[in-house]
Amino acid sequence: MSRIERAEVFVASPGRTFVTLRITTSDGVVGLGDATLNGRELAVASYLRDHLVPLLVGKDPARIEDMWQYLYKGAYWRRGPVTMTAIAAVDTALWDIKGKVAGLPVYQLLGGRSRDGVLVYSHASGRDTAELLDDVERFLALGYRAVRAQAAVPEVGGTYGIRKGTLYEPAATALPDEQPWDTEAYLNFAPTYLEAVRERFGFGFHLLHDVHHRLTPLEAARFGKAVEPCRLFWMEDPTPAENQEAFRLIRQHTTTPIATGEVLNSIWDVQTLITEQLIDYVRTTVVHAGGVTHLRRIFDLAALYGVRTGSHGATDLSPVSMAAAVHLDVAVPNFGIQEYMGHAEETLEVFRGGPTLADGMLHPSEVPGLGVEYDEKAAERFPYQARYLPVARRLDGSVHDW
Ligand code: CS2
Ligand code: MG
Repeated sequence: MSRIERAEVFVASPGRTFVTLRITTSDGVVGLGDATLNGRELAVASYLRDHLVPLLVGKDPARIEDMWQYLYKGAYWRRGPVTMTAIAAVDTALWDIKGKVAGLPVYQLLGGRSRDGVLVYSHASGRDTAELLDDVERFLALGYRAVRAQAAVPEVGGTYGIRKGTLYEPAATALPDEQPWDTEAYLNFAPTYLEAVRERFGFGFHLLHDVHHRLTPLEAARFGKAVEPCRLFWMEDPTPAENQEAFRLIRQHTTTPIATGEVLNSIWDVQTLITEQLIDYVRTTVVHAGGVTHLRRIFDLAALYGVRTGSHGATDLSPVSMAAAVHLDVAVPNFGIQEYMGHAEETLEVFRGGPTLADGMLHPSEVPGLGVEYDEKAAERFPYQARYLPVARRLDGSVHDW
């Protein structure tokens, strides 16, 4: 019988930091898992190296479900982003191995295709409305059928979601950047640029917006109502995601669809949101929510309640995560949309292969497993660099949700 012979953890910063797990079996089959937790990368690297790798060696790589239960229940300490990201990396690597052993792309192991391609949205942004409009135009010209729109609030200066170079990268400084936040200014301004986008480009594409956990339930209800004429595909993370009950109030006041979950890690974190149908899209991901095995479980619960998927896909999700996401997206019946920001050139020098983009849709790779390779030699050219996500402060100096 095949055994896990080796498990190695790589930390490198090709364009940005990624933590990657590579499992090798006694038959020489190699599987990859993403273990990147933006701004807290080394905690997951240590969890894997110091606590999970010693448990993996000698185990049967074919028993994916059993491994998940063993690592989850065996930790005693439940959930949380560090634990769930580490378990995700092992789980994803084992699915990659199973695909290679079977000679099939992972989506075939998940039941095969439910659709021909995976609808994605990308990120348009600007320092003001004019710049945002030009950016939306650029994405539509590239063939995207869904675009997220964010513009910096003029009087306040900075905000989340605004691209500086070619790719949006919020974790950009050696210590956390402190950014100002003013809720009233945002509430006054954001609906105006979303309206401007619809006015200029019409309704023939999906328009999305990320609130990034900044509002109270009542403010979010007010915002949702204000943007109803824009017919958003969704408003994302209207309030801090950990209070599931908060979404009841938002839900009662607006028909703007709601998405949340990128910072949540388990089925229990989204249980109320899904079973009470408080959201329309669940944004949990392969990498932060326990791997393909656990995300599939979340998606199946969501399907029972008419909630669709809309997984996080920012640049801090490595090409391994994106590949796994697209295999799931193409297979599950209740797929909604997939975020896709793309990756820096340096990232793609290290991670080779993966899904392909055509006409605003992603298509999974057809090679056995996930279809991504890790070039260890290339990664050595990009040593680890510590980078933190920013912190938001209100105008009175107190800390706000970033
Ligand atoms: C954002 C992310 O993509 C999104 O919806 O919320 O850019 C998020 O800020 C980063 O992934 C944080 O690591
Ligand atoms: Mg978001």
